[in-house]
Order: sequence, then C-alpha cells, then structure tokens
Amino acid sequence: MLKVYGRANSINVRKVLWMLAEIGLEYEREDWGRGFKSTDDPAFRKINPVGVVPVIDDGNFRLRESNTIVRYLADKGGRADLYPKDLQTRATIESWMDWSSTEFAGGMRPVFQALVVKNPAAAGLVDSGAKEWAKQMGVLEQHLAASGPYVMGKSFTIADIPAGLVVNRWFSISFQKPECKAVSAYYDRLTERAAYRAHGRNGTP
Ligand SMILES: N[C@@H](CCC(=O)N[C@@H](CS)C(=O)NCC(=O)O)C(=O)O
Repeated sequence: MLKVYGRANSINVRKVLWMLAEIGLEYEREDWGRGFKSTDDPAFRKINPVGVVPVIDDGNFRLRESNTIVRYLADKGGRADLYPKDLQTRATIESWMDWSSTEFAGGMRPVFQALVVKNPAAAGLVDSGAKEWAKQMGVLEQHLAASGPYVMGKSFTIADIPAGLVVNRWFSISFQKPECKAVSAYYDRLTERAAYRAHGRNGTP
C-alpha cells in the first residue's frame, strides 16, 4: 500500500492527501514533522535527505516535493481530466502550481508562522507578509474574475490544489485583509468537493 510520510496538518502534506482522496487511492500515513517525530531524525533523513515532509513510498519508489507528488498521483490514477496530456495545458498547470508554492505562499509563510505557529522569529514580519500575500491574492482575484471559475477555467484541475490550500489559510487566519469576491466564491466552489472538505477547508489553517 502507498505510504505517506508527514503530519496531516502540513500544507504540503495536505496537497498529497487531497490528491489521494480525489483519485480514491488507499494509503497509510506516518506522522513526521513539527509536533511529531523530528524530520532531523537520522531515520527520516534516510527517507528524505532534505528533511521535509511530504514523502511518498509507492512500492519502494520514494518521491518527495509535494507538487511533483500531486502530478505523479494524477498520472498514476489515470486522471487526464485533472492533469491533461496536452503539453501546453500541462505546462500552464505546472506554472500555476509553481506560482502557488513560491510567490503566492511567500507572504503567507510569515503570517502563518507569527499568528498560528506563534513563532517569535516571525512576529515582526506580519505586516510585510500580509502586504505581499494580499498583492498575490489580487493576482488570483483578477485571474479568477476574468478566466475562472477555476484556475484553469471551466473545470477543476491539479492547478487548484496548491492554490486552494493557500486560499484556505487566507480565510482561516484572522488578520487585516482586502475583500476578494472572486476568490471567496472560488473557496466556496472548492468546498463542494469532499476531498477539499477533508484535507483543505477542514477547520485547520
Ligand atoms: N518544497 C517542499 C517543501 C516541504 C516543506 O516545507 N514541508 C514543511 C511542512 S509544510 C516541513 O517539512 N517542515 C518541517 C516540519 O514539519 O518539521 C514540498 O513542497 O514538498
């Protein structure tokens, strides 16, 4: 059975759990990371020398990097509806996934660290993080208003998985934020999916 290494409240592990729920694949999961066994443990470093979660083990094939795992699972599950074969469509999906993990999540991280994890090192970074996060949220707002209702247009794809988790954090953390009507409608639309309710909008920022 496929195995997932990583705590279920990690935003990157949640991408994988959401994807597994979308394809209906059974798995087992082992808690590693903040609040559980440390990823600095030599036993974990053997699983992932980079020392971060998630990692999957699929019949002795180990894979790290959440976005890569999501793409692997989409292909493994034969879900061309979620990750089409057309080269340019795939590349566009991948560009949104990359953007979500870099620019979109960049401002989110200090806000989350300061207000949710209560990491004192991030306490002074809330205002600048929130400003950057709002700027990138504006990018998604305009994109969805012009070409939604999903990131890739008419239908849900894996481009919505990393973005949907950042959006969940946006609405789940209390801080001064601008109104984003299209993103708010997107959040509700994603919530129609059982897999998102289980691993995205599940009460955890
Ligand atoms: N680029 C990696 C980043 C993974 C990452 O930063 N994981 C965090 C959790 S979200 C982690 O392992 N933190 C250490 C910990 O939880 O102890 C990915 O997308 O998989």
